[in-house]
Amino acid sequence: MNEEQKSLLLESSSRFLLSQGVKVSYGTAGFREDASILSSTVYRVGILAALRSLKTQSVIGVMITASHNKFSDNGVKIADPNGGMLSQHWEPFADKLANAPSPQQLLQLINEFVEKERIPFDGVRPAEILLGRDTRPSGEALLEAARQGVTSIVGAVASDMGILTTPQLHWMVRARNKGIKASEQDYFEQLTSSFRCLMDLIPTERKVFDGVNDKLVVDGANGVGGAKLRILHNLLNVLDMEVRNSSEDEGVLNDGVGADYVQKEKVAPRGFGSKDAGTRCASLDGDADRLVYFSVPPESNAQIDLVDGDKILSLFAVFIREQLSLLNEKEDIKNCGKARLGIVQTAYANGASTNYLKNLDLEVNLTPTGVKYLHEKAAEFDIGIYFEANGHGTILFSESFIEWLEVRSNMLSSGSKGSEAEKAALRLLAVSKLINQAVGDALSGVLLVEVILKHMGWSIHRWNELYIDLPSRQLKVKVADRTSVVTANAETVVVSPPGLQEAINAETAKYNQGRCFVRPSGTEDVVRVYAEASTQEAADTLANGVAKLVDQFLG
Ligand code: 16G
Ligand code: MG
Repeated sequence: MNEEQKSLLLESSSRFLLSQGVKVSYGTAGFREDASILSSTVYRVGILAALRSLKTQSVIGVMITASHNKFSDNGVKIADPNGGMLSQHWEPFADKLANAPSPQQLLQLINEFVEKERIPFDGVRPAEILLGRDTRPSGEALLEAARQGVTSIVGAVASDMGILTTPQLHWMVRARNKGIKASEQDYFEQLTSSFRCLMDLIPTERKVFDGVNDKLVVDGANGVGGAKLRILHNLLNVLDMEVRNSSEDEGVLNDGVGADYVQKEKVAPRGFGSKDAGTRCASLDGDADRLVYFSVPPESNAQIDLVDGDKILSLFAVFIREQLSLLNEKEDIKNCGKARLGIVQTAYANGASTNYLKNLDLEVNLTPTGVKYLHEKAAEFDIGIYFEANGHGTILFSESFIEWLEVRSNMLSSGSKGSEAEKAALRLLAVSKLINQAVGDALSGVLLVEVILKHMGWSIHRWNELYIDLPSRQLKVKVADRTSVVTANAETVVVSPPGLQEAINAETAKYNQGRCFVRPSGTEDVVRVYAEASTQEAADTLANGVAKLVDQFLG
C-alpha cells in the first residue's frame, strides 16, 4: 500500500471509531447487533469487501440486513464472487478488522493482511462492490458507512443497488461475475420466464386443477420480501396469490410474523387465522432467504400444520428424481440420466425426512448448521439439493450438467417433437434458472414449489403427507461461555466438555425413537438443544432433561 492509500484509510477510519467496550463477532453468516453500534463494523466490512474484490479481481456484494432479527437490530452479510457467502478463510480477518481498537491498529492489520494475502494494489482492476439493504430504517445510514469503507480503498467503486432481498443481491453479484445481465429487472425476468416455461411443461392431463386449493396466501414478515413478491406476482399474472404483511403494509418487521417465527413457534403469523383454514399459506423471513409453508386448522388456537424446509426439500427431491428417471429411460443418454443427485441436510432435519429421502434411494449428507457448509457440500454433485429445516435452501446444478441440458433442450426447441426425456431436460434447465444458484431464495422457492405442486396435482395436504414429522422440541440454554461446547460429526456429537455426550446418550436411550444433540449457537449467546422422540411429551421431556445436563456441565 502506498502513502496515499495509508493516509486515506487513517483519515476515513477516524470518522468510524469503535465504541468503547464493544466487541462484535462475525458469527455464522456475518455481523448482527443492535443497529446503534454497527456503523464502525459496517464501515470496516466495506473495506474488507474492497480488499476481497481486489484479491479475487471480481465484484463483491455487501448486504445490510439482520434477517429475522428484531426491527432495532441490523447486520451485514458479504457475497463472494460466485454469489455465495464470504470464504471462511477470510472470517478471522473480518473479526479482527471489526474489533481493531484504533485507526492505527486498523491500518496495521490491513497492511499485514494485504502483504500476507498478496492483494494487488496495482490499479489494474479497481475494486467493485454492489451494496444492498433491506427495509430497516437504520439501513440507509449503514449503507453509507459501507460505501465510505469501500471508497477508503483507492479507486474502489461502490454501486448502491437499493432496497433488495438478500438473495437478490447475491444473485446480482453472481450474474455480474459471469458477465450476464444483473439488474433487478433481469432477476425478475429470469424468474418469470423460467416459471412460465415450467408451467407450459406441465403434462396436459395434470393441467386440470380443482380450484379449491389453488389460492396461495403469503406472509412477507413485514419486510422486503413481501414487496418484491407483489412485483413478481404482477409480472406473472397467472398465480392466484395474495401477499400479506409486506413492508408496504402496517406492522413491525419480524414481530409475530415471518418464517423464523412460524417455524419455531408453530403458530400462524399475525394477519392469519381461522378464516384461512385449509388454504395453502407460506411465510418468508425478514430478508427473504427463508421459506416455509403452512396451513391453518379450522379450530382456533390449534397449532398450524407446518410444511418446513425438510418438506420443501423432499418435494424438490421427488420432482428432480422424476425428471432424472425420465431422462434415464432413453438409452443413448443413460449416462447423464445417472447424474449424481445429492441431498444435504443438517442435524436439525426431522428424522422422518431423512428416512423418507433414504428410502427413495437418495444419498443424504449432513453438515454443520449454516448455509456456507450446506452450499459447499451440495456443490459437489451434478444436482445438489440442500435445505435447513428453517427453510433456507436451494438446488445447485453443476456447470457441466447445465451444458449437457442446454444441448438437449436446443435440440427440442429447434423443432424435434419433444419426447418425455427431452421435456425432462427442459424442465431441469428451467429449474436451474428459476432457483437461485447463489443462495437460498424464498421468492424463487415459492415459484418452484407452486409449479411443482401444479405439476404433481398435489394440494398442500397431499404434500404434507409425504411423511409425518417426528415430534420435536428446541430449547436454548443460557451459559457462561457457549464456546466451551465443541461438537463434531456435523454437530451430532459433543466432544467437549468431557462426559456431556455420554450423559446425553444415557438420557436419549430412555426414549422410543429418541434423538438429541446440543450445539453452541452461531448467532446468539446460548447453547441450543434439539430433541426428537415418538411423542411430543417425550420430545419435550428429553429436551428439558438434556437442557438440565447442559446447565450442570456448563452452568
Ligand atoms: C444463520 C444462518 C442459518 C442458520 C442460523 C443458525 C446463513 C445465511 N444463515 O442465520 O443458515 O440456520 O444462522 O443460527 O448461513 P444459530 O447458530 O443461532 O442456531
Ligand atoms: Mg434471512
